[in-house]
Amino acid sequence: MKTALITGISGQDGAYLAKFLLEKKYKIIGLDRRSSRSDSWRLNYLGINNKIILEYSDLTEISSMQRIFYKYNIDEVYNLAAQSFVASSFNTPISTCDVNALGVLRILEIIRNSKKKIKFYQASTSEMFGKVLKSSQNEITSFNPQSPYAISKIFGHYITQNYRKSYKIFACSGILFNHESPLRGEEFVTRKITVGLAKIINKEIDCLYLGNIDSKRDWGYAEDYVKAMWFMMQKKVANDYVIATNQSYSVKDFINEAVKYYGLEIFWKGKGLTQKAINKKNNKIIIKIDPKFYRPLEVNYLRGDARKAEKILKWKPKINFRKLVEIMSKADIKRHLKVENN
Ligand code: NDP
Ligand code: GDR
Repeated sequence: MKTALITGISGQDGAYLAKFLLEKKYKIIGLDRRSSRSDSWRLNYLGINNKIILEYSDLTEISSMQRIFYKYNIDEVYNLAAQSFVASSFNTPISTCDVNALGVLRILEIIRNSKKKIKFYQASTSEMFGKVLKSSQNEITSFNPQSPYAISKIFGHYITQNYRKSYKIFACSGILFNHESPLRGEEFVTRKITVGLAKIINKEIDCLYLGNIDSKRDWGYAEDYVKAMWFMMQKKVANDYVIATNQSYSVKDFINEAVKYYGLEIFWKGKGLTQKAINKKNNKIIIKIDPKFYRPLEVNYLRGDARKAEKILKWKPKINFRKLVEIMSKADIKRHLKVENN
């Protein structure tokens, strides 16, 4: 039985990866940080809360992480913990870098000093490409970061490569493009939309306020993507891989696709900041732009080229954009109707 340590176990990817590795008969140690909210809702949602050993620690504190490595015979580390909300990184750049950049180095130092050969996975991101000059991005595309988050992740990415080359540690990075699911945090735009539309239908709110809806992303399904992490860790030689669907859609495309599942018909008026979505049935505005959701610097367009992963890992996404919107919308409609019935 292999033992995996997953940092960020309480997050979207941590929960799905834990479920996947449990199916592969791994023993799972989840690194969790104390919080005033008891936040195991994702593990509960997947029904795996009592199948995981939770250990309290923090990526900013090397000694408590060291204790976990001493206590368990860890084979594989999946470093998914991060301050992962790009918008927040403009408000908290220092703590973002402490966790997302130095946090990676702290774990790599523990592995470097360990007698045991421990494999390491780093959660890198398409945000590192930032303001792109090419129509699609792969493992050799240069980085042009636009946020403290992206810059912190570039440190994590390069230090992972550096430890791989310097100390022959099996250390790989997955450069994952946006991936979503019913377990996505509600502050991210896809979930904000699917939850927001459910609240509009339920008459909890009249209107949803968003930022730059012309922004385009390569959106995949989180459950597909965590499998790619594991595939990378099973290769003989560590390497870095882009994981993406190779398709790009705007936030507005996501809305246009989602409204169908809520029985809504909308039309758009205006441009840029004056754009609004109007309910055809009653002429009421249901989506408006609020400049407060714009970022000081934006990444306008991303589209991945995951041919390397397809060829070497034999990985391909199963869920496309339309199916993803359907899964997320249906899950939030179900959740909100449940609340109403209670
Ligand atoms: P989430 O925001 O859902 O989860 C992040 C996790 O990190 C949470 O469990 C959080 O704990 C934990 N965490 C934050 N700070 C610390 C800390 N100081 N010490 C220990 N744990 C901490 O992110 P996702 O699951 O979506 O993403 C997983 C990883 O993949 C992240 O590193 C993210 O940057 C990266 N990534 C994500 C992509 C995506 O589209 N989802 C795409 C590319 C990369 P808590 O619950 O207490 O906040
Ligand atoms: P992103 O995801 O920044 O790509 O980072 P997010 O869903 O936050 O934004 C995607 C795009 O939508 C635009 N947008 C809005 N975003 C939010 N959150 N709220 C809004 O109201 C809104 N309106 C428009 C954004 O400006 C942006 O262009 C995610 C995170 O998971 C990172 O951790 C990960 O590394 C990257 O994906 C790949």
